[in-house]
Amino acid sequence: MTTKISGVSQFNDAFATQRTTSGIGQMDDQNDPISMILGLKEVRKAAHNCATFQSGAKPGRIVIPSEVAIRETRQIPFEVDPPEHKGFRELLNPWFKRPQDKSYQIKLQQIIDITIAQALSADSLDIVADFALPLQSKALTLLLNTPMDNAQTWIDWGTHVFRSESSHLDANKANILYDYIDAEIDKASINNQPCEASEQDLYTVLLNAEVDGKKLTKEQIKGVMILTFAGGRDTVINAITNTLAYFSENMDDLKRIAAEPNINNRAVEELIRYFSPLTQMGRVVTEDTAVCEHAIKADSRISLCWASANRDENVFSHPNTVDFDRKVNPHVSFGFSHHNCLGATHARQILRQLVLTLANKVNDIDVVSADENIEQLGEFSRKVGFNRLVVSLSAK
Ligand code: EMZ
Repeated sequence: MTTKISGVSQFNDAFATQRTTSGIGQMDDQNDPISMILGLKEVRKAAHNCATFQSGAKPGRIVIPSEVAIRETRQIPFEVDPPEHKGFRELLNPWFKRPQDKSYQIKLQQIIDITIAQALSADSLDIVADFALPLQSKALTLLLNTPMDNAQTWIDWGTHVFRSESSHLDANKANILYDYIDAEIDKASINNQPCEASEQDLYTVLLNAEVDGKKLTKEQIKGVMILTFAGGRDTVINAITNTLAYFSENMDDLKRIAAEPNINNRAVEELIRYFSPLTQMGRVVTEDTAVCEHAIKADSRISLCWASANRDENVFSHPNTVDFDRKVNPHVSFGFSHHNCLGATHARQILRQLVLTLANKVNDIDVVSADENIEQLGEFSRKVGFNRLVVSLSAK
């Protein structure tokens, strides 16, 4: 007998009480406490103020949980502050905007079509391991412009490159990624011959690039590549899985997208606001300061809590409802200001094409079993996605 699982589409706001009372939450991470900024206006203000709230501290420290113990390479441009940040961003922006090209979208559509066809042909499947992870990894070959068969290696790494089932910070796992990237950079530098722009991969582009008149060092190239592999992995997997979970209990919304495809982009933005696939991002405070009348000491950490800001009742009416008709949606799921997500164009394109294709091809999504991924952040418990979401899909 199967029991009907319910509630998988619910993502509660873990921060409401604290946001509306003090505006600040507290958590500890590896004995390095964090003051979490919870309101949208304050989050944006702090994100903008990169002199007081810096990203370029010790590599790994702005990530929560901190990766200081397992990473020495600085991720670029994510862990670089202005003014150095600017040149890297200018170099990378055009490359990371390629998902706007029709030719990119055609290739992405083939990946999405195959992924959905395989899901429809299975009796049931785990959306995390057998749908979202392969889709994310195959789509990443487009972002890197590398051969599609690379994806299998990346799929074998699992959903997070720094975390495993047994450990929040897994040094052995991290080393697999570092060694892989080192070897790929070496290979690209040996094969580095002039070729058509459309044939270049990201390694080659970086090997030949200059920022502020200087070639990038191998360590800098590695920093960009680690970010590209790690940054858009669990976040994209969460966004895809949560989208399937949402429609499993809101089929009428998917049917509406099939009937009114022009609402699709707005629907995707609203889902991304509601899920907030990345809960928060840290900054290191450079001088004694105060946020929401709360004193914060130099060299301590704050976080910009995107998930809380996205439910701020001062900005979003009925913040806990998914509303595809929401007209103004200044969500911060992709961050805000200088460090807004470099991979956002790619992530959005995956979700837009995925949702539209689900709307056209899928009749129903039944959840067979679910294991929610709950983050424990001090006093807050937040559902960010699923460890496993087994569903059965039926075709239209
Ligand atoms: C870092 C981070 C970037 C970090 C936007 O987020 O994503 C995390 O998943 C990684 O562990 O290293 O890349």
